[in-house]
Amino acid sequence: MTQNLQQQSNLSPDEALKRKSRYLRGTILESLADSITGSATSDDIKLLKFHGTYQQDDRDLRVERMRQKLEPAYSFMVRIRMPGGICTADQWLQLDEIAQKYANNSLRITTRQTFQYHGVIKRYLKSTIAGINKAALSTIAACGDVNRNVVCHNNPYLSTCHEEVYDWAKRLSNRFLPQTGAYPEIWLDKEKISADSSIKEEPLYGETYLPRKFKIGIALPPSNDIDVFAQDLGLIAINDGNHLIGFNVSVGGGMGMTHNVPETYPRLASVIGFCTLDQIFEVAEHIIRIQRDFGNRSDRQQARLKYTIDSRGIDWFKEELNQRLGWKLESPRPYHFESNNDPFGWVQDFKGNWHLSLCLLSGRIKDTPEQPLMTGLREIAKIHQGDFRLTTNQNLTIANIPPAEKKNIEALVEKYHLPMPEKISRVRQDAMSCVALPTCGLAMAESERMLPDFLNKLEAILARIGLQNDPITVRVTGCPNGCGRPYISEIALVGKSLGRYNLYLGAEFAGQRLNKLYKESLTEDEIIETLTPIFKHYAQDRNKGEYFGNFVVRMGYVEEVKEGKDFNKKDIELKAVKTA
Ligand code: SRM
Ligand code: SF4
Repeated sequence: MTQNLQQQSNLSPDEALKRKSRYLRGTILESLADSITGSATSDDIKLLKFHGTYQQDDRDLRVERMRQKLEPAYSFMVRIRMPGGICTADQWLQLDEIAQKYANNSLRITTRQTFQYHGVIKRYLKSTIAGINKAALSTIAACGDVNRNVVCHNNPYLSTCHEEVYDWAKRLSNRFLPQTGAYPEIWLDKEKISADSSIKEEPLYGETYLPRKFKIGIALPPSNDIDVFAQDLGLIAINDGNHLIGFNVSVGGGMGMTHNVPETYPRLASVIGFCTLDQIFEVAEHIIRIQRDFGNRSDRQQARLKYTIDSRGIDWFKEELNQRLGWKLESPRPYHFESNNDPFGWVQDFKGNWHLSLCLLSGRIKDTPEQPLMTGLREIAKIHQGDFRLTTNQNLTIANIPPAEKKNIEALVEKYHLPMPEKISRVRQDAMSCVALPTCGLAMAESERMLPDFLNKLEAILARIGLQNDPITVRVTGCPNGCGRPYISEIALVGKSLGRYNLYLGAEFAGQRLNKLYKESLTEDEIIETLTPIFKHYAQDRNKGEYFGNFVVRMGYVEEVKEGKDFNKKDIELKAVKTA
């Protein structure tokens, strides 16, 4: 492996941990067996991520438990790897049962079209992960410094191209899976393969895996539902009208940044060329290898592919890729994106089957007195002959419903008050939020829990101004890590501290331009006050068909951000003046 020598002298502690972990075994078995505490050791907590689980604690209870001199209320978030976001009705029932038995009676659809469980205590962690595997799914590589869940456009049945895109998502996901025997040993009681680090368990990743997480997504124009430019490796499917013929390849997308650290920024992926279907494995593998060999292993804040590319230049990256391939990517083929949102409601495909897309706010599936969503979907799964599809906007399609089954599904949708689009405002349909409090250890502010009320206020204003039917994308996150892809939303609230958010405006409607910081540290009410006159201005002076994000840039509310490095331009200039 041609490791980047310059960085080897100053490796981050995570690199040493990975190396000594014997391919992710660490002392996880011992941590699981320790019944004195609900926690794993700090090293095992990090290694567990590669196995698809994060240790968390209930932040609502932190202070009280500290007062009572109790350890924090530890539990685990468990994330499933489900490329392309499809599960069968039978798998749904099994996953639902796990939620009731071992987690907090809820399933959470993520922004990478899979499920997460929350609140799994250590004693149930193995049963949860084993149960997921019993349902023919897995959690390996759902998290960690490897290629993660491969996402793709959500409607596989609407044409043959959709089916093909899903097939590629699965194949790419399988191709880049970690090979360690640690996972089956720890969770599935499989016989130990080897604890001897001289045996190559990871031909692609090696002992230290990747410097950081790596994400692949496939978009099928004109839909950019997966936000292809937020992926480390984005593939834009190109077809000849009937079938896929290849992909435009984009590299170096990512959202994460840290407040007041201008060297960190979101970046949209750069389109570097086109390759045919038979070339895609080779291209993807070399891109992963370049990141493995050149990614920053001393500073995790600078370790994503976006920084590897920006620190050396996109031309260097292309040259390195061409050299490794021994041939050049073709020029990118034309493509056109229209939006990064989901369509909702009923649609019939070319085979005659029906699909129903429901809008689930923040992807949270649980029963409430007003809406027994979890029960309703369970009842549907019991009779459904097709499958379920999760979207990267945290929504759900009950897919592939044979015509004769449609009226039975409709009856259950009605009975359990499932969220049909006609009952949901346009701004709510397109809104998204990350999990944040009380489980996320990095949250600085509420997100999922504040979204419904915030949308109530927003809906009232939009209706008063007459914009209630206009598509305006709003995304909220509890911190700047960007799990809800806020920086490609026309309006974004990014948590700064409890009850306060930075307000970003001006992304392009289909996720093709970053937004820009407009005002800092606002309360929810201040945000509504700030937005109201801008909405009024938009309602009066927009051009025909002009999206809100484009309007605020044209009117100079925010500057246009042309590339990631410009995102913090003012902060960087200020910092330079201060240090001069
Ligand atoms: Fe994320 C960390 C939740 C999609 C960027 N993300 C976290 C953790 C695990 C917090 C932690 O490290 O302790 C959050 C767990 C919260 C909880 O209680 O469940 C978390 N991320 C999520 C999910 C569940 C948000 C959601 O509401 O759906 C999404 C799970 C996706 C999945 O199924 O794999 C999720 N995270 C994303 C995305 C969006 C995407 O991939 O399309 C991003 C931005 C894209 C990107 O990667 O740049 C994202 N998450 C991050 C980052 C910042 C990474 C960076 O490069 O700076 C962190 C923090 C970190 O890695 O250090 C993070
Ligand atoms: Fe947690 Fe921040 Fe991600 Fe929200 S954006 S889930 S607060 S890490």
